[in-house]
Amino acid sequence: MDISEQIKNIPDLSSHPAVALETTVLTHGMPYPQNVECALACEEEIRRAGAEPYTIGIINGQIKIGLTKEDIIALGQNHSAIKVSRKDIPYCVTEGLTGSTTVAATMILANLAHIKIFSTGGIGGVHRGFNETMDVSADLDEFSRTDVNVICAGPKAILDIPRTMEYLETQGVPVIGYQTSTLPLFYTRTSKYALDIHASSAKDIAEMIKVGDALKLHQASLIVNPIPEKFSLDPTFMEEKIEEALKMMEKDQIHGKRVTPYLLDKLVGLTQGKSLESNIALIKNNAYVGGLIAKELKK
Ligand code: PSU
Ligand code: MN
Repeated sequence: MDISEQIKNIPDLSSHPAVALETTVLTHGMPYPQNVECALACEEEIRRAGAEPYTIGIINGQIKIGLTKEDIIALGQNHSAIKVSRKDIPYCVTEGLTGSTTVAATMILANLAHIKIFSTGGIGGVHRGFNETMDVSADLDEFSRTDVNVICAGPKAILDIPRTMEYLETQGVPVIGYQTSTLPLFYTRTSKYALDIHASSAKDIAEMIKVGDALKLHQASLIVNPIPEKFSLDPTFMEEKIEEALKMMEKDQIHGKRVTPYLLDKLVGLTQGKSLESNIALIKNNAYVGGLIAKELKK
């Protein structure tokens, strides 16, 4: 199907309480079968909150807003699926390839369907060693370009947190703490980084999004939702493992789009699966909160 035909077939979900879900975490962020279980559980969480899930990906060059259960199961076992960020979308579509979408690419495709809310686990950011590598995720620029609001558990501690926050500040992206006054750091609930903006309810977040829309800001806000207490990991323990993973990465000379998947994979091994268990818990929690916000937005 040519691209204009594909775009014509994209549904208009502007009147739905829709929540987008990404697929790079499915193919490059978690091992099978936990990845598939987690993806399906996230859809359930969104429904439980009273909203509608739409998992996004590209199957044989076809943009799909709302993968079926069968699509998710197949994609979760497809080791040749390519990681698709903003720059990779035209290539993936033109060559008829199967690709999983990152936060940036999922925002772009969700926007075509007028989906306003997108739940994920962790976002890309400014990497440690930026002064040498200039590695900044394309996710960060997408927030100022594309009007889809993203719920995550904060930037992962594999990143350079202060530089990631400065970058978002420069781009004018509101980072909204959901029931928290400090920045959650993915595996841990709190941090030393204070947030300027917080919200105590999904309703308050929906109101801020409505104000941004009325003012035609045409950009995302980033909602940071702390990991449930029970699954929060010790930051000193994680820091040790992250430093180990970074050393392995340097030795293996990993660059570009392989960096994030490499680190995520090494961390699962280095923490004996502990990081995976936490990862699943926080993603599901974000899906539920995303559902609550999507529902409020359509009231
Ligand atoms: N951070 C995580 N888990 C993930 C990712 C990031 O904790 O699965 C994925 C997301 O899909 C994100 C992408 O959009 O990695 C960022 O990749 P990069 O740093 O190459 O832009
Ligand atoms: Mn990068």
